[in-house]
Amino acid sequence: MKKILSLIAFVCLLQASGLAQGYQPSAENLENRAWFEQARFGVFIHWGVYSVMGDGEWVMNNQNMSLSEYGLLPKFFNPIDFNAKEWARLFKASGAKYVTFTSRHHDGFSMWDSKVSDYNIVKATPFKRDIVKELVEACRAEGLKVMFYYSLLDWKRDDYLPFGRTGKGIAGRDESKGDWNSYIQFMKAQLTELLTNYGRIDGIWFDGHWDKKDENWHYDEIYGLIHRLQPHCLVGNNHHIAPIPGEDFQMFERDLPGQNTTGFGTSAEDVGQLPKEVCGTIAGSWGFDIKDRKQKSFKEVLLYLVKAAGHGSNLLLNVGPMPNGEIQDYQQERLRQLGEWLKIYGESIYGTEGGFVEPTDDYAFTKKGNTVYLHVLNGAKRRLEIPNITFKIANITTFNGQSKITYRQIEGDTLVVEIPENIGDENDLVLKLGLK
Ligand code: FHN
Repeated sequence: MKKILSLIAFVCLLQASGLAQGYQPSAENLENRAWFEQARFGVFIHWGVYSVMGDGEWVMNNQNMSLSEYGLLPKFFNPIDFNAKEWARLFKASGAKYVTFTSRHHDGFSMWDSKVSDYNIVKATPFKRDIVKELVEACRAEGLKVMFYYSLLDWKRDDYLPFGRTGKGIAGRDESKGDWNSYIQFMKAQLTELLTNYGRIDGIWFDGHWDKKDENWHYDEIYGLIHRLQPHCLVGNNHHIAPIPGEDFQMFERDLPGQNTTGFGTSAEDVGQLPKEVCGTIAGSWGFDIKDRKQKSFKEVLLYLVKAAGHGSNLLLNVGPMPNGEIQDYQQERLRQLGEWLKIYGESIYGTEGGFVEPTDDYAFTKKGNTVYLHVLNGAKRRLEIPNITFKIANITTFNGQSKITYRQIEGDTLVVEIPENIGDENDLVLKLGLK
Protein backbone atom coordinates (compact mmCIF):
# COMPACT_ATOMS: atom_id res chain seq x y z
CA MET A 1 0.00 0.00 0.00
CA LYS A 2 2.82 2.35 0.97
CA LYS A 3 4.50 1.64 -2.38
CA ILE A 4 1.31 2.47 -4.31
CA LEU A 5 0.83 5.72 -2.41
CA SER A 6 4.47 6.71 -3.05
CA LEU A 7 4.01 5.92 -6.74
CA ILE A 8 0.89 8.08 -6.97
CA ALA A 9 2.65 10.93 -5.13
CA PHE A 10 5.62 10.55 -7.46
CA VAL A 11 3.49 10.70 -10.62
CA CYS A 12 1.64 13.77 -9.27
CA LEU A 13 4.96 15.43 -8.59
CA LEU A 14 6.18 14.68 -12.10
CA GLN A 15 3.04 16.12 -13.60
CA ALA A 16 3.17 19.20 -11.37
CA SER A 17 6.77 19.86 -12.29
CA GLY A 18 6.30 19.20 -16.01
CA LEU A 19 9.08 16.62 -15.95
CA ALA A 20 7.11 13.60 -17.06
CA GLN A 21 8.63 13.87 -20.54
CA GLY A 22 11.94 12.52 -19.26
CA TYR A 23 15.46 13.85 -19.29
CA GLN A 24 18.45 12.90 -21.41
CA PRO A 25 21.70 13.93 -19.72
CA SER A 26 24.33 15.33 -22.08
CA ALA A 27 27.64 13.59 -22.75
CA GLU A 28 29.43 16.16 -20.55
CA ASN A 29 26.97 15.49 -17.79
CA LEU A 30 27.49 11.73 -17.95
CA GLU A 31 31.23 12.27 -17.91
CA ASN A 32 30.91 14.43 -14.81
CA ARG A 33 28.69 11.85 -13.13
CA ALA A 34 31.43 9.29 -13.77
CA TRP A 35 33.96 11.62 -12.14
CA PHE A 36 31.59 12.17 -9.21
CA GLU A 37 31.18 8.45 -8.64
CA GLN A 38 34.94 8.04 -8.44
CA ALA A 39 35.44 11.02 -6.13
CA ARG A 40 33.98 9.42 -2.99
CA PHE A 41 34.76 12.35 -0.68
CA GLY A 42 33.76 16.01 -0.60
CA VAL A 43 33.68 18.75 2.03
CA PHE A 44 30.40 20.49 2.80
CA ILE A 45 30.49 24.04 4.24
CA HIS A 46 27.56 25.60 6.08
CA TRP A 47 28.48 29.20 6.60
CA GLY A 48 26.42 32.35 6.70
CA VAL A 49 25.47 35.30 8.92
CA TYR A 50 23.74 32.84 11.29
CA SER A 51 27.19 31.78 12.50
CA VAL A 52 27.28 35.04 14.51
CA MET A 53 24.57 33.63 16.81
CA GLY A 54 26.56 30.43 17.41
CA ASP A 55 23.34 28.42 17.44
CA GLY A 56 23.25 26.56 14.15
CA GLU A 57 21.89 27.57 10.74
CA TRP A 58 18.24 27.25 11.84
CA VAL A 59 18.55 29.89 14.57
CA MET A 60 16.20 32.33 12.83
CA ASN A 61 13.41 29.79 12.85
CA ASN A 62 14.27 28.08 16.12
CA GLN A 63 14.46 31.30 18.14
CA ASN A 64 11.53 32.89 16.23
CA MET A 65 13.61 35.93 15.35
CA SER A 66 11.78 38.65 13.48
CA LEU A 67 13.10 39.92 10.14
CA SER A 68 14.32 43.12 11.78
CA GLU A 69 16.09 41.24 14.59
CA TYR A 70 17.79 38.78 12.24
CA GLY A 71 18.49 41.66 9.86
CA LEU A 72 21.03 43.03 12.36
CA LEU A 73 23.32 40.04 11.88
CA PRO A 74 24.79 41.10 8.52
CA LYS A 75 25.89 44.38 10.13
CA PHE A 76 28.34 42.51 12.32
CA PHE A 77 29.22 39.62 10.09
CA ASN A 78 32.82 40.60 9.50
CA PRO A 79 34.91 37.42 9.20
CA ILE A 80 38.32 39.07 9.27
CA ASP A 81 40.13 35.74 9.65
CA PHE A 82 38.55 34.21 6.54
CA ASN A 83 41.25 33.02 4.20
CA ALA A 84 39.90 31.08 1.23
CA LYS A 85 43.34 29.81 0.30
CA GLU A 86 43.87 28.33 3.77
CA TRP A 87 40.47 26.65 3.64
CA ALA A 88 41.17 25.23 0.19
CA ARG A 89 44.57 23.90 1.33
CA LEU A 90 42.89 22.24 4.30
CA PHE A 91 40.23 20.64 2.09
CA LYS A 92 42.88 19.42 -0.29
CA ALA A 93 44.87 17.96 2.62
CA SER A 94 41.73 16.11 3.76
CA GLY A 95 41.74 14.09 0.56
CA ALA A 96 38.44 15.59 -0.60
CA LYS A 97 37.89 15.94 -4.33
CA TYR A 98 35.21 18.60 -4.21
CA VAL A 99 33.66 21.27 -2.02
CA THR A 100 29.96 22.13 -1.68
CA PHE A 101 29.34 25.59 -0.28
CA THR A 102 26.10 27.12 1.02
CA SER A 103 25.71 29.99 -1.43
CA ARG A 104 22.32 30.76 0.17
CA HIS A 105 20.69 28.98 3.07
CA HIS A 106 17.08 29.13 4.31
CA ASP A 107 17.63 32.62 5.84
CA GLY A 108 17.78 33.92 2.27
CA PHE A 109 21.16 35.59 2.67
CA SER A 110 23.39 35.37 -0.42
CA MET A 111 27.10 34.78 0.11
CA TRP A 112 27.97 36.39 -3.23
CA ASP A 113 27.50 39.77 -4.86
CA SER A 114 24.02 39.09 -6.17
CA LYS A 115 22.56 41.76 -8.42
CA VAL A 116 19.01 40.62 -7.71
CA SER A 117 19.16 40.78 -3.91
CA ASP A 118 20.97 43.39 -1.82
CA TYR A 119 20.69 41.03 1.11
CA ASN A 120 24.15 39.75 0.33
CA ILE A 121 27.68 39.56 1.64
CA VAL A 122 29.01 42.49 -0.41
CA LYS A 123 26.14 44.94 0.00
CA ALA A 124 24.89 44.17 3.52
CA THR A 125 28.02 43.41 5.57
CA PRO A 126 31.09 45.40 6.59
CA PHE A 127 33.14 42.59 5.05
CA LYS A 128 32.09 43.55 1.51
CA ARG A 129 34.03 40.68 -0.09
CA ASP A 130 32.49 38.14 -2.44
CA ILE A 131 33.07 34.92 -0.49
CA VAL A 132 31.77 32.68 -3.27
CA LYS A 133 34.28 34.20 -5.68
CA GLU A 134 37.23 33.85 -3.31
CA LEU A 135 36.33 30.31 -2.40
CA VAL A 136 35.77 29.14 -5.96
CA GLU A 137 39.11 30.57 -7.07
CA ALA A 138 41.01 29.11 -4.12
CA CYS A 139 39.44 25.65 -4.52
CA ARG A 140 40.07 25.63 -8.23
CA ALA A 141 43.74 26.49 -7.62
CA GLU A 142 43.96 23.37 -5.42
CA GLY A 143 42.32 21.21 -8.09
CA LEU A 144 39.07 20.84 -6.15
CA LYS A 145 35.74 20.98 -7.92
CA VAL A 146 33.05 23.29 -6.56
CA MET A 147 29.32 22.81 -6.11
CA PHE A 148 26.81 25.22 -4.64
CA TYR A 149 24.19 24.42 -2.05
CA TYR A 150 21.15 26.57 -2.86
CA SER A 151 18.09 26.79 -0.62
CA LEU A 152 14.70 26.61 -2.30
CA LEU A 153 13.11 27.61 1.01
CA ASP A 154 13.38 31.29 1.97
CA TRP A 155 12.53 32.75 5.39
CA LYS A 156 12.91 36.37 4.28
CA ARG A 157 11.21 37.08 0.99
CA ASP A 158 7.53 38.04 0.82
CA ASP A 159 7.09 36.49 -2.60
CA TYR A 160 7.93 33.05 -1.12
CA LEU A 161 4.69 33.23 0.93
CA PRO A 162 2.27 31.74 1.91
CA PHE A 163 4.27 30.03 4.62
CA GLY A 164 5.44 26.50 4.18
CA ARG A 165 5.97 24.10 7.06
CA THR A 166 8.70 26.25 8.65
CA GLY A 167 9.37 29.91 9.47
CA LYS A 168 5.87 30.60 10.77
CA GLY A 169 7.21 32.28 13.92
CA ILE A 170 9.39 34.70 11.96
CA ALA A 171 7.55 38.05 12.12
CA GLY A 172 7.83 40.78 9.53
CA ARG A 173 6.63 39.31 6.25
CA ASP A 174 3.43 40.17 4.49
CA GLU A 175 1.46 37.16 3.24
CA SER A 176 -0.58 39.34 0.89
CA LYS A 177 2.61 39.88 -1.13
CA GLY A 178 3.12 36.22 -1.93
CA ASP A 179 3.95 35.80 -5.62
CA TRP A 180 5.19 32.36 -6.55
CA ASN A 181 6.01 33.24 -10.11
CA SER A 182 8.17 36.13 -8.95
CA TYR A 183 9.97 33.82 -6.49
CA ILE A 184 10.71 31.27 -9.20
CA GLN A 185 12.03 34.03 -11.49
CA PHE A 186 14.19 35.31 -8.63
CA MET A 187 15.75 31.90 -8.06
CA LYS A 188 16.40 31.50 -11.77
CA ALA A 189 18.11 34.90 -11.86
CA GLN A 190 20.31 33.97 -8.89
CA LEU A 191 21.20 30.58 -10.34
CA THR A 192 22.09 32.30 -13.60
CA GLU A 193 24.50 34.54 -11.69
CA LEU A 194 26.08 31.60 -9.92
CA LEU A 195 26.46 29.71 -13.17
CA THR A 196 27.72 32.54 -15.34
CA ASN A 197 29.98 34.64 -13.11
CA TYR A 198 32.16 32.07 -11.39
CA GLY A 199 33.45 29.81 -14.16
CA ARG A 200 32.88 26.09 -14.15
CA ILE A 201 30.57 24.91 -11.37
CA ASP A 202 30.21 21.17 -10.99
CA GLY A 203 26.93 20.89 -9.17
CA ILE A 204 23.90 22.58 -7.65
CA TRP A 205 22.68 21.06 -4.39
CA PHE A 206 19.08 22.05 -3.69
CA ASP A 207 17.47 21.91 -0.29
CA GLY A 208 14.15 23.01 1.22
CA HIS A 209 11.67 21.33 -1.14
CA TRP A 210 10.14 19.63 1.90
CA ASP A 211 8.98 23.04 3.19
CA LYS A 212 6.31 23.08 0.46
CA LYS A 213 6.29 19.57 -0.80
CA ASP A 214 3.10 19.90 -2.84
CA GLU A 215 4.15 23.16 -4.49
CA ASN A 216 5.07 23.40 -8.17
CA TRP A 217 8.78 24.19 -7.97
CA HIS A 218 9.10 24.47 -11.76
CA TYR A 219 11.95 22.00 -11.74
CA ASP A 220 11.62 21.62 -15.49
CA GLU A 221 12.59 25.29 -15.92
CA ILE A 222 15.14 25.36 -13.10
CA TYR A 223 16.96 22.14 -13.93
CA GLY A 224 16.69 22.96 -17.65
CA LEU A 225 18.31 26.35 -17.03
CA ILE A 226 21.20 24.80 -15.11
CA HIS A 227 21.85 22.18 -17.78
CA ARG A 228 21.62 24.80 -20.51
CA LEU A 229 24.09 27.14 -18.81
CA GLN A 230 26.54 24.40 -17.79
CA PRO A 231 25.62 21.03 -19.29
CA HIS A 232 28.09 19.09 -17.13
CA CYS A 233 26.69 20.64 -13.92
CA LEU A 234 25.22 17.95 -11.67
CA VAL A 235 21.82 18.64 -10.17
CA GLY A 236 20.90 17.10 -6.84
CA ASN A 237 17.94 17.84 -4.60
CA ASN A 238 17.66 17.01 -0.92
CA HIS A 239 13.91 16.60 -1.23
CA HIS A 240 13.96 13.37 0.78
CA ILE A 241 12.08 11.48 -1.92
CA ALA A 242 13.14 9.28 -4.85
CA PRO A 243 15.04 11.14 -7.61
CA ILE A 244 12.97 12.94 -10.20
CA PRO A 245 13.92 13.48 -13.86
CA GLY A 246 16.47 16.23 -14.40
CA GLU A 247 18.55 15.19 -11.40
CA ASP A 248 22.03 13.75 -11.77
CA PHE A 249 22.78 12.41 -8.30
CA GLN A 250 20.87 11.36 -5.22
CA MET A 251 21.65 12.49 -1.72
CA PHE A 252 21.01 11.03 1.71
CA GLU A 253 21.10 13.26 4.75
CA ARG A 254 22.84 11.84 7.84
CA ASP A 255 21.82 8.47 6.57
CA LEU A 256 23.26 5.64 4.57
CA PRO A 257 21.34 4.89 1.36
CA GLY A 258 18.01 3.30 2.06
CA GLN A 259 18.34 3.14 5.84
CA ASN A 260 15.92 5.97 6.61
CA THR A 261 17.09 6.25 10.20
CA THR A 262 16.56 10.02 10.24
CA GLY A 263 12.96 9.79 9.10
CA PHE A 264 13.54 11.88 5.98
CA GLY A 265 11.74 9.32 3.92
CA THR A 266 14.52 7.95 1.76
CA SER A 267 13.63 4.34 2.26
CA ALA A 268 15.11 1.41 0.37
CA GLU A 269 12.56 1.64 -2.45
CA ASP A 270 13.48 5.31 -3.02
CA VAL A 271 17.12 4.53 -3.74
CA GLY A 272 17.67 4.97 -7.47
CA GLN A 273 20.44 4.26 -9.93
CA LEU A 274 22.03 7.72 -9.91
CA PRO A 275 25.41 8.38 -8.27
CA LYS A 276 24.92 8.66 -4.53
CA GLU A 277 26.08 11.04 -1.85
CA VAL A 278 25.67 10.76 1.89
CA CYS A 279 26.05 14.00 3.83
CA GLY A 280 26.93 14.30 7.49
CA THR A 281 28.56 16.56 10.03
CA ILE A 282 31.77 16.56 12.06
CA ALA A 283 29.90 18.59 14.69
CA GLY A 284 26.40 17.99 16.00
CA SER A 285 24.95 20.67 13.73
CA TRP A 286 25.61 21.96 10.21
CA GLY A 287 26.13 25.64 10.99
CA PHE A 288 28.44 26.77 13.83
CA ASP A 289 27.05 25.96 17.28
CA ILE A 290 29.10 27.37 20.11
CA LYS A 291 27.63 24.87 22.59
CA ASP A 292 28.20 21.88 20.38
CA ARG A 293 28.78 18.82 22.53
CA LYS A 294 28.41 16.23 19.83
CA GLN A 295 31.83 16.49 18.24
CA LYS A 296 32.67 13.33 16.33
CA SER A 297 35.85 11.37 16.87
CA PHE A 298 38.17 10.45 14.02
CA LYS A 299 36.84 6.91 14.09
CA GLU A 300 33.27 8.13 13.72
CA VAL A 301 33.98 10.26 10.65
CA LEU A 302 36.19 7.58 9.14
CA LEU A 303 33.45 4.98 9.53
CA TYR A 304 31.04 7.37 7.85
CA LEU A 305 33.36 7.54 4.85
CA VAL A 306 34.02 3.81 4.73
CA LYS A 307 30.40 2.77 5.16
CA ALA A 308 29.29 5.31 2.55
CA ALA A 309 31.85 3.84 0.12
CA GLY A 310 30.60 0.38 1.10
CA HIS A 311 27.18 1.51 -0.10
CA GLY A 312 28.69 2.80 -3.35
CA SER A 313 28.23 6.38 -2.18
CA ASN A 314 30.31 9.53 -1.70
CA LEU A 315 30.56 11.17 1.70
CA LEU A 316 30.01 14.94 1.88
CA LEU A 317 31.40 15.83 5.30
CA ASN A 318 30.39 19.15 6.79
CA VAL A 319 32.33 21.87 8.56
CA GLY A 320 30.57 24.87 10.13
CA PRO A 321 33.05 27.76 10.21
CA MET A 322 32.92 30.34 13.01
CA PRO A 323 31.81 33.96 12.42
CA ASN A 324 35.42 35.13 12.29
CA GLY A 325 36.03 32.88 9.28
CA GLU A 326 38.03 30.21 11.05
CA ILE A 327 37.20 26.53 11.05
CA GLN A 328 37.37 25.13 14.59
CA ASP A 329 40.57 23.28 15.41
CA TYR A 330 38.94 19.91 16.04
CA GLN A 331 37.11 20.07 12.69
CA GLN A 332 40.38 20.88 10.96
CA GLU A 333 41.99 18.01 12.80
CA ARG A 334 39.33 15.53 11.64
CA LEU A 335 39.84 16.61 8.03
CA ARG A 336 43.62 16.28 8.30
CA GLN A 337 43.30 12.86 9.95
CA LEU A 338 41.11 11.67 7.11
CA GLY A 339 43.66 12.99 4.64
CA GLU A 340 46.48 11.08 6.36
CA TRP A 341 44.41 7.90 6.37
CA LEU A 342 43.46 8.32 2.72
CA LYS A 343 47.11 8.76 1.76
CA ILE A 344 47.63 5.17 2.86
CA TYR A 345 44.27 3.53 2.19
CA GLY A 346 42.87 5.78 -0.55
CA GLU A 347 42.94 2.97 -3.13
CA SER A 348 40.27 1.18 -1.05
CA ILE A 349 37.94 4.22 -1.28
CA TYR A 350 38.51 6.37 -4.38
CA GLY A 351 37.16 4.94 -7.61
CA THR A 352 35.77 1.85 -5.90
CA GLU A 353 32.46 0.12 -6.32
CA GLY A 354 30.26 -0.63 -3.35
CA GLY A 355 26.79 -1.86 -2.64
CA PHE A 356 27.43 -5.53 -3.42
CA VAL A 357 27.49 -6.49 0.29
CA GLU A 358 25.42 -4.47 2.77
CA PRO A 359 27.82 -2.78 5.26
CA THR A 360 27.25 -3.37 8.98
CA ASP A 361 28.86 -1.97 12.12
CA ASP A 362 31.42 -4.76 11.85
CA TYR A 363 32.47 -4.56 8.23
CA ALA A 364 32.15 -2.89 4.82
CA PHE A 365 33.30 -4.03 1.38
CA THR A 366 34.60 -2.00 -1.56
CA LYS A 367 35.98 -3.24 -4.85
CA LYS A 368 38.35 -2.12 -7.54
CA GLY A 369 39.17 -4.37 -10.51
CA ASN A 370 40.00 -7.79 -9.22
CA THR A 371 40.59 -6.69 -5.64
CA VAL A 372 37.94 -6.56 -2.98
CA TYR A 373 38.69 -4.58 0.19
CA LEU A 374 37.27 -5.80 3.44
CA HIS A 375 37.15 -3.02 6.05
CA VAL A 376 36.98 -4.57 9.49
CA LEU A 377 35.32 -1.87 11.57
CA ASN A 378 35.00 -3.56 14.92
CA GLY A 379 38.51 -4.34 16.19
CA ALA A 380 37.11 -6.39 19.07
CA LYS A 381 35.79 -9.07 16.72
CA ARG A 382 38.51 -11.53 15.72
CA ARG A 383 36.17 -13.85 13.86
CA LEU A 384 33.79 -12.53 11.25
CA GLU A 385 30.98 -14.51 9.70
CA ILE A 386 29.75 -12.64 6.66
CA PRO A 387 26.68 -13.94 4.83
CA ASN A 388 25.83 -13.58 1.12
CA ILE A 389 29.35 -13.59 -0.29
CA THR A 390 28.82 -14.90 -3.79
CA PHE A 391 32.27 -14.13 -5.24
CA LYS A 392 35.01 -16.75 -5.05
CA ILE A 393 38.09 -15.75 -3.09
CA ALA A 394 41.64 -16.79 -4.02
CA ASN A 395 43.38 -15.31 -0.97
CA ILE A 396 43.06 -12.76 1.82
CA THR A 397 46.00 -10.69 3.00
CA THR A 398 46.67 -7.62 5.10
CA PHE A 399 46.55 -4.36 3.15
CA ASN A 400 50.33 -4.34 2.63
CA GLY A 401 50.15 -7.93 1.42
CA GLN A 402 52.67 -9.13 4.03
CA SER A 403 50.48 -11.44 6.10
CA LYS A 404 48.01 -14.03 4.96
CA ILE A 405 44.66 -14.17 6.73
CA THR A 406 42.88 -17.46 7.34
CA TYR A 407 39.40 -17.75 5.88
CA ARG A 408 36.81 -20.27 4.79
CA GLN A 409 33.88 -20.02 2.43
CA ILE A 410 31.23 -22.28 3.81
CA GLU A 411 27.95 -23.40 2.36
CA GLY A 412 25.17 -20.87 2.09
CA ASP A 413 27.67 -18.26 0.79
CA THR A 414 29.04 -17.41 4.22
CA LEU A 415 32.59 -16.15 4.51
CA VAL A 416 34.41 -16.84 7.77
CA VAL A 417 37.51 -14.72 8.44
CA GLU A 418 39.82 -15.33 11.39
CA ILE A 419 41.93 -12.33 12.33
CA PRO A 420 45.04 -13.12 14.38
CA GLU A 421 45.48 -11.22 17.66
CA ASN A 422 48.68 -9.54 16.44
CA ILE A 423 46.93 -7.90 13.47
CA GLY A 424 44.67 -4.98 14.08
CA ASP A 425 43.74 -1.37 13.67
CA GLU A 426 41.50 0.33 16.19
CA ASN A 427 39.79 2.33 13.43
CA ASP A 428 39.55 0.22 10.31
CA LEU A 429 41.62 -2.86 9.55
CA VAL A 430 41.72 -2.98 5.76
CA LEU A 431 42.19 -6.44 4.26
CA LYS A 432 42.64 -7.33 0.61
CA LEU A 433 40.77 -10.15 -1.03
CA GLY A 434 42.15 -11.55 -4.28
CA LEU A 435 39.37 -13.00 -6.45
CA LYS A 436 39.38 -16.24 -8.41
O1 FHN B 1 17.48 22.33 6.79
C1 FHN B 1 18.64 21.88 6.19
C2 FHN B 1 19.80 21.91 7.13
O2 FHN B 1 19.98 23.17 7.65
C3 FHN B 1 21.04 21.47 6.38
O3 FHN B 1 21.33 22.37 5.33
C4 FHN B 1 20.84 20.09 5.85
C5 FHN B 1 21.98 19.56 5.02
O4 FHN B 1 21.64 18.34 4.47
N1 FHN B 1 19.64 19.96 5.03
C6 FHN B 1 18.42 20.55 5.54
C7 FHN B 1 17.51 19.62 6.19
O5 FHN B 1 17.09 18.60 5.34
